[in-house]
Amino acid sequence: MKSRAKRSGYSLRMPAFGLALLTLLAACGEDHLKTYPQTTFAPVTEFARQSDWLFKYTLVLGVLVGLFVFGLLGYIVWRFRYQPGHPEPEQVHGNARLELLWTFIPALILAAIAVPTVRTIFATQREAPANALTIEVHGWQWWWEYRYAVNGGRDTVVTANEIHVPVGTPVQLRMTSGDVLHSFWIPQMGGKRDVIPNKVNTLNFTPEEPGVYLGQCAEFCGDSHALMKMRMIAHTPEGFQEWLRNEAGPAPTPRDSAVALGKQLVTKGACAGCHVIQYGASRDSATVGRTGPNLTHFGSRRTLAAGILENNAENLAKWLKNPPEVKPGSKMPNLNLKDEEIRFIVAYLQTLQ
Ligand code: HEC
Ligand SMILES: [Cu+2]
Repeated sequence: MKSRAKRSGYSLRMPAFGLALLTLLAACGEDHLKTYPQTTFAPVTEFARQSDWLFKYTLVLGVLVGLFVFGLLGYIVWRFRYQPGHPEPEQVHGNARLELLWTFIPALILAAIAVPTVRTIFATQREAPANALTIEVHGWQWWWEYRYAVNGGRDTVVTANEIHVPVGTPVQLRMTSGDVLHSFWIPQMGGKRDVIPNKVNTLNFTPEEPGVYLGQCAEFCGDSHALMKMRMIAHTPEGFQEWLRNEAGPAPTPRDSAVALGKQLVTKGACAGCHVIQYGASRDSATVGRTGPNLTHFGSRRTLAAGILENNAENLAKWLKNPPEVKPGSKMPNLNLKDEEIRFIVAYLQTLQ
């Protein structure tokens, strides 16, 4: 009959499924960070560690419950299967003891999940401690802006796309958007938060391991949503202070003529309408040029255009030649720069360490 043929089909499908599952699990080995750099399974902050633990705990509990229920179901189906000549098995409908048991056990399981879940929610959504480092995060189509208060709050360091944090210090992100909805997500850092115009959302965490961690916008925000990436660079406390000190300083003054020419083109040209490059000692946060990333220390960034290209001369030239070609819809227009101009500008931008 047909059903038999079908059954043998299933018996082949099961091992195939098992094999696929094994392959998938093998992906969880040592190297999975290389293959999947945006994994949630390699926590590097106390926030991420707590939610990771909660996930694994509920997963194990769920697997145990699943094994028990399906095991029991299988056993009962087999044990009480129809056999000719056997009487109907005993009916347990309305058995008070059984009813109580299978109400009580699930309630216990739910409590075992609810208590740590609620505890983790409170632990990870708490107000930031007084000594927290506050970083303002601004989502823009399609890049990220970060602001650090320095010199006792008198000045502001403004940078883009690469967020620098010190390990061991609680960090509080105060996040908002300048245009549409975005979502800030660096999986290894922990939670994800919507970034909403006219509203400030916070995200608190304490980095625990130095390193570079990838993330990206997780809320569809237009053409280049998928190209709105970021990196979190977690430093040792000394390394962080060194970075911040350098960022707080003015842009370096050109030393050779090509670089000086590049500076002319940038600071006297259209670029200055959208980009700030600070030379003065005071770093006023309300300077003009708010449309694009602050370029004062652009040369020290690893990537450009929100993490999509490595920051080197070749890519920089490609970007300046035609930004919307690199990043569809880019708010930086094609400025029809001549190749020669691009050469000078690249030379200049690279000195902005
Ligand atoms: C109309 C505004 C506008 C003008 C004019 C403009 N830019 Fe931009 N620029 C932007 C925006 C917006 C971005 C962010 C693009 C993105 O990543 O989505 C950007 C990005 C960049 C970046 C990459 C920054 C980073 O950290 O990733 C560089 C470098 C840059 N611009 C240089 C220039 C130069 C040089 C000029 C002048 C020749 C110029 N821009 C003119 C708006 C502008
Ligand atoms: Cu976005």
